[in-house]
Amino acid sequence: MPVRLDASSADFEDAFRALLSAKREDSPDVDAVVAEIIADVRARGDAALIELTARFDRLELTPETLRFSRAEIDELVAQVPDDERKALELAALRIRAYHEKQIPEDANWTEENGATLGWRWSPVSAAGLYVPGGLASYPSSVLMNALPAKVAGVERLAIVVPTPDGVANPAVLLAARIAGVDEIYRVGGAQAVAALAYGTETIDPVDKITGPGNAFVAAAKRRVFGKVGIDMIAGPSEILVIADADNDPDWIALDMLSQAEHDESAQAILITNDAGFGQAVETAIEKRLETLERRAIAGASWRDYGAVIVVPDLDVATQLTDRIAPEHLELCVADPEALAAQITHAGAMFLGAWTPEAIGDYVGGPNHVLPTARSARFSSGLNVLDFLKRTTMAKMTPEALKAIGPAAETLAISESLEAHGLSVRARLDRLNQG
Ligand code: HSO
Ligand code: ZN
Repeated sequence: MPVRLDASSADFEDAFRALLSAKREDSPDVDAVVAEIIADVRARGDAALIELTARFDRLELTPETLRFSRAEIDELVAQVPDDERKALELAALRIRAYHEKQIPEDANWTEENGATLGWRWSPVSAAGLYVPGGLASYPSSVLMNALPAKVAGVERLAIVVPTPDGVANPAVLLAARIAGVDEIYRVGGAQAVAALAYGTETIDPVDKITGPGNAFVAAAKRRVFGKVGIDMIAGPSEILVIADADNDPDWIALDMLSQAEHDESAQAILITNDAGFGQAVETAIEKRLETLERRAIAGASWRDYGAVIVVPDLDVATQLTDRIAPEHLELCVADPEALAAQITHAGAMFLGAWTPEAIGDYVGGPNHVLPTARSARFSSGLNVLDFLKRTTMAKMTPEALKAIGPAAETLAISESLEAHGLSVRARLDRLNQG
């Protein structure tokens, strides 16, 4: 049964803390296996990749067939129904436009003493995108990962996607094509992450790896971090809905189920200031769970991790929300902007009853790769900055060096770094001679 909490009851704080600390992910310890796989790919390159793909995906590859050919992509892409193609194109248009607004400005200014300071943004040269196979092989996620990289100006984008038994998802390939990516390899798992990080004879290494994956992929990303950049380790999906009684309980039920259906470990929470409405949403969820295609997954998520929290007023709701720091936050209240202004920690906010979270998953424009497991306290969803880095710039003039150089020399001497100090002193002496 989902947890029912009443913020006015005496034992609320303990129960709420228990909800916050509930461990949802049982991440199997696969690190030792992953370490071996990475070492193998580093040592043997394509040969290891081919052998592991045969073992895990039952697919015999050669160095020539590791990568999808243009003709193969053409053939698969042609299988996608027209309405799906159009929907993906609309999504791409909107996601691209949204992310273009994130492009940051370079900065450059000159101080009175003549020193010029600033910074300049530049994209990583190459990014690798992991796309899962099987149940969670989402074309929308291809767009969400590839488009920010493209907007950032990343020159080379490579996709790895496992194709168990050789079966590829045509919509994933279409999404890649729409995003402008044609370097796609039929490999997955830790071996694919290792190939992207270290390179093989066929796959050139990249600088940054993004995209979701199973426990093996997550462990591999952790391990290659430092050699390359990674985005984040995404956990199971979450949604928190704050709703007053002026809502259709069935709409709210569906919004909550939309994330519950992702994963048995997903979490859907309702906070409401009306106990009767909370009950109505619960009833609506139960009813929907009778027929929903993914009722086994959504039902398990709701039963094990679902919660309804009744609060005396919406101010309490905002405080609790900041403590939960949900991945997705829906504000189905009369004045969602006012409520949003009181909340800091959420990956993505959806304001008002006409904004189901699913809009954000597909076509809203904002990214759907978002911080989970309360990491919205300190991190953001995937964005253009994830594919950029900032180089700082400084230029001194003789006057500027005269003004601030002596302090540098003093600090160098105090840190016993003689050459540091002398590099400044040599210049200052020249200036004093002249
Ligand atoms: N809600 C998921 C992303 C997704 N939904 C993909 C549908 N497809 C994680 O935020
Ligand atoms: Zn979703």
